[in-house]
Amino acid sequence: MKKQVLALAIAAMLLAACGKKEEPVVAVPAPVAEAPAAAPAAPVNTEEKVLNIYNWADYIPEGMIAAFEQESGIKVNYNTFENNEALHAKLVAGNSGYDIVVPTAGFAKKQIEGDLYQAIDPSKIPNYKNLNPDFMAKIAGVDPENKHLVPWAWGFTTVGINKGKVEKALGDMPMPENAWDLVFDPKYSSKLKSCGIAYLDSPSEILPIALHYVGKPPYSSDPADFKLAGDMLGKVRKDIRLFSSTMIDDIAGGKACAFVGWSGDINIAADRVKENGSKDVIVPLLPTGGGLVFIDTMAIPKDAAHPNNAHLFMDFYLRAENAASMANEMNYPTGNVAALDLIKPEIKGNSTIFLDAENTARLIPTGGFTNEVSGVLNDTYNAFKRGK
Ligand code: N2P
Repeated sequence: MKKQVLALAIAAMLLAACGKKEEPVVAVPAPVAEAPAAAPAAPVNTEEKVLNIYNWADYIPEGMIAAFEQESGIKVNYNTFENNEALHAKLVAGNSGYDIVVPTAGFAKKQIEGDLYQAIDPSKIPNYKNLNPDFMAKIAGVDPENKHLVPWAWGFTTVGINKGKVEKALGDMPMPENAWDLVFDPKYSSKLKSCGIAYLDSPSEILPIALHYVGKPPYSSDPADFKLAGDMLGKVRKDIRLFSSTMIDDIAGGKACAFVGWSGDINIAADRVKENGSKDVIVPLLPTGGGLVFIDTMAIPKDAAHPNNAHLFMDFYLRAENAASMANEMNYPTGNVAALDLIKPEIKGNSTIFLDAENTARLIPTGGFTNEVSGVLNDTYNAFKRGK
């Protein structure tokens, strides 16, 4: 009898446990019609642990590559180039082997049009959010919708001087109002010849400024404008001591007293001269007559073998602390807003690194020559350089 009662009780419990419709014992979540899809598993990065980077010389803080390698386990091969022309030649030849290259945005325009780069995937770069939208809008002028270029740093090409030497060479002559007169007007260049004038060795650096100086559009496509700029350059050719691809060393080594160089590099040379205990004072001049703005950007060549690793590095570089160390150590401003609070006051307060509004407005904006004009551009530059 006892057994029967027990059996009945167990049967009742089982029924209850089976969940009689009227009174479920445990509240079961109601089925949701549009249940969110399970997050897709993060794609596995199957690339070999290698990343090949091609960047400008003197353009990365010490230790940054080692920090990335240590954190990611990816071995970085880091090589440098001197100007956009050298990078361009590598890219058009194909099979460059590089996964990240750093063209100037204006120069990259024709590389984008020539389909030399793959599209960036911002979803693989969480720190993309750190970028200043206004800055990105500027880049979009040459890279529609910011599809291919991720900013590295920016600056401007300007005139730098060894103050004491230039003042001595000019004698009674006061400094010109337009800094470019020093290197483009024979009245000044003939005096500075004695202590040395150096130009960056690159058509795409010199011609836009020369065109602007003679009152023509900096990225003109009219051969007559190039003729005018070429004639102007021809008149100062005899006063130019060197065309430099190693400007920091050349300035610090005293090879020139007036130079066409990059804002940050001139500041690096100034620091180096000071560290060496010299009394010489090197200064980049404010772009009173217009400086040539450059926004250098990371891009992934179409045939890159390690695009995932490239995205990983881009994300690493866009961390606030890394973007800030670029400005702090290399003297170039950044388009990374998250980094601004981490930039040292002496860098932020240096008016030749972070230009004020008035001088910013004087800069020749980002642009690029068309492919069609590259013949006349190179001919004009080479004729000038050869002194013909
Ligand atoms: C080189 C940095 C300047 C690059 N040190 C100019 N686009």
